[in-house]
Parts: sequence; C-alpha cells; structure tokens
Amino acid sequence: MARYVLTMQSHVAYGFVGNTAAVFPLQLMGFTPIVVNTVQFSNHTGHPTFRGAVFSKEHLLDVIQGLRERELFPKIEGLLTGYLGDVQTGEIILDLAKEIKTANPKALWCCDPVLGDTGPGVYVRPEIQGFMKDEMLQGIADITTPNQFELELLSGKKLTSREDAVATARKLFCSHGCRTVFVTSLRTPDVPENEIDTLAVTKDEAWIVKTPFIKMAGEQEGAAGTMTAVAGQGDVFTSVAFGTLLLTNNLKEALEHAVSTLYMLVKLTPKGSLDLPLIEAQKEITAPSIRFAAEKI
Ligand code: PXL
Repeated sequence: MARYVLTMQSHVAYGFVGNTAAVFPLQLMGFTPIVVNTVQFSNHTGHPTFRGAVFSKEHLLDVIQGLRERELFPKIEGLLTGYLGDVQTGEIILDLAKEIKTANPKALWCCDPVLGDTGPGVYVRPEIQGFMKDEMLQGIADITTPNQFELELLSGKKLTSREDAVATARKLFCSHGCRTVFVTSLRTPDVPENEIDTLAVTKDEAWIVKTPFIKMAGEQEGAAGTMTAVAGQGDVFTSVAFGTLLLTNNLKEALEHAVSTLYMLVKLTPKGSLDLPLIEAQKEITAPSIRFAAEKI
C-alpha cells in the first residue's frame, strides 16, 4: 500500500530547495509524495537572479480541491510544509492541515518555519515571522525544524548555550505547540569553533549530535554583500528527519540519520555550487557513509 506524504512547498526548475529538495528523499525512503507546488521559480532566490511566479490562492485551492475529490486525505500520513511565499499560502496550509488531521487523526504535520539563516539573514517577507509563530506553530503542528537563527527570531532572544536552546525550544513549542523540535545549525558560544550541533527536543527528552563544521564549498558573496550558502540544506534535513520519524517512530534514529545525510551531502557539494548534489550523492540519503551518534543531554 502506498504511503502518502503531502508536501506543499516551492518548486524550482533548477536545483534543490523546497519540493525539489524534499520529494526525492521521500521517494527513496519508500513514500509516495503528493506534491503541491506553492511557487514555480527558475532557481532558488540565493542566486543573483530568479524568475517565475507565486501561485495564486485560487490555483492552490483548485489543486487541493482536486486532491479532495480523489478522497486522499484519510490516506495521508504526513504533511510537510516549509517556505511561505506569502501569508495567504500559510492560511491555506493551516486549513489543509486541519482537514487532513480530521480525516486521519494519526497524520503528523511537520512544519519547517523557514525564515532565514545566519549569513543571508531573513529571506521571507516580514509578516511571515509573526504568522509562523502565532498561527502555524500553535496547536496542531506536530514537528518543527527551526535552525538557530529561526529559533532566535521566533523566541526574540539570542541563544547563549545548548541548554538555552533546549529550554527555549521547550518553552516556545513543546508546552503548547509542536511536540517535537529539531534545532539545526546550532553554534552557540559553548559550541567549539570547528563544530556544529543539531538537537532533537521533546517535553521530556533531548538529544544532541555534534558534527565537524564544514565551511561551505559554495559559500560566496551574494547580492548586496550578503553571504549566500548552499540552499536547501534545511529542506533536505526536514524531509529526511520527518520521513525517518514516520518510518521508525524513533527520535534518536531520525536525528542521527538526517544529520549524517546532511553532513555527507554538504561534504560532497562541489566547490562553487549553490545546490546540494542530491542525485549524484543519493546513496547518502538512504545509507549515509558516516554515521554520527546522538547523545542524551
Ligand atoms: O531553502 C528554502 C527555500 C525554499 N524555497 C525557495 C528558496 C529557498 C531558499 O533560498 O529560494 C524558493
């Protein structure tokens, strides 16, 4: 029986962000993704130019109506969402999440609160930030995957340590929003210079994986002097972590697998590339060559 995950994210013709970062890993893990594209751009917005359009509310609702007519909602076990082009798309996603969860109360929603990253800074419209915090991540989302920069924006404070990150994730989400929080790209002052950490946090447990910090092969000066890094890392991480969690229901396993996959993909990114080698290095998605172990914190 097909295992359906609905992934509603951006589409790029070239490269791997949003759905083009999420769909292939989900397929490799054995899922049948149902793919709704919120935008169609030529490439990710970290390149010097990008072209294309954001799909209208009418278009998105029409596609969703078609899926409703196929009576797919009770069969969907996971909803995966990320980058929002505008608040309207977020409102559609919120209604869709409620409908899917009503149709299948066991379905899980993984909401990646894409807002920005250290280096490029905020790369969404300003109104997305409040919407993400006050609407998307309250109540019915089950899993969220902020990077450090996003957790700081959402909590309104700088994180001072790993313990602070765990406490902040718990306070902000686990008590009255998402049950599970993956915090990525953690480089608080207590993390050594040559290291980058990833956390998996719930109300009663927290795991950490420490990996060597790879200065990104593709990191270069972008528009207006901002640094652009290889895009799509968060999108691939979220897809692999969520897929593994759906397959195994094991938080430690999901954390270790997703971190190990990402580490290898970044390591194998050719110098100067702004996109991950998702196809060439596909075996790193199913069976990463290096396996990093999580410790309890
Ligand atoms: O990786 C997040 C993302 C998603 N979608 C689009 C993007 C980016 C980051 O650059 O440009 C279109």
